[in-house]
Amino acid sequence: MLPGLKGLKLSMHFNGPCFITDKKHGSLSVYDMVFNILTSGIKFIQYREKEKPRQRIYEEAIKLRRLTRDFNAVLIINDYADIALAVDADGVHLGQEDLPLNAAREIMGEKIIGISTHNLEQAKAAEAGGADYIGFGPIFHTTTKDAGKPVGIDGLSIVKKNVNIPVVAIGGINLDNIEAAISAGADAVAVASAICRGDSTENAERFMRFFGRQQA
Ligand code: TZP
Ligand code: MG
Repeated sequence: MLPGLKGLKLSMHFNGPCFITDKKHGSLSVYDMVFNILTSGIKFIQYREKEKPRQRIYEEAIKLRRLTRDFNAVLIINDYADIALAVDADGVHLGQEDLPLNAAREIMGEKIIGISTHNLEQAKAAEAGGADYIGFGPIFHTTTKDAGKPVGIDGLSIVKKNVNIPVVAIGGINLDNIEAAISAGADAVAVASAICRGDSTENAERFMRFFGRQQA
């Protein structure tokens, strides 16, 4: 269920993969990478940067905000509610060890808050705490981060049956296994390496073609 205006915005932008930036893949700057991804039609960008100083992250986020606006795309900032607010991003994505959801809601107001979850208990807590969506995973093995044991398609199905906010499947999603994640009920998928690695534009277009087929 996707209630309200924010829900409408999310469901519109979930009509394709949620792209998560990862500097480990590819030689492009994050700006150029995101530009390429947006030209493919992807409308949901999560800027995730784990290594740069925060001032640099802020400066890049400002540029990504302008760029995503030009493409009418959602911009979510990973980890940093303050930077999300400072650049007027659409929201923030927080992990289990980041700013607690209730504190984030205090400062984010009506903006989107997504929470990373790895089991049913965390998923239910995020819903009860007022998250707008949850990321759930890793569904499959991922090399992008040390994300722990995969929860698998079965884990995803269980969460989908027990929470009503949108569930974004994450972790090791590629064009060979995306169908399984969607069939298990994922409202969206978040993808880093399967888009970043190699020709990112071509990869992004392939994902968009998958979603085009879904609608047909
Ligand atoms: N959280 C759980 S898995 C993951 C994050 C940020 C990485 C997803 O990247 P990939 O490359 O699509 O597996
Ligand atoms: Mg985090």
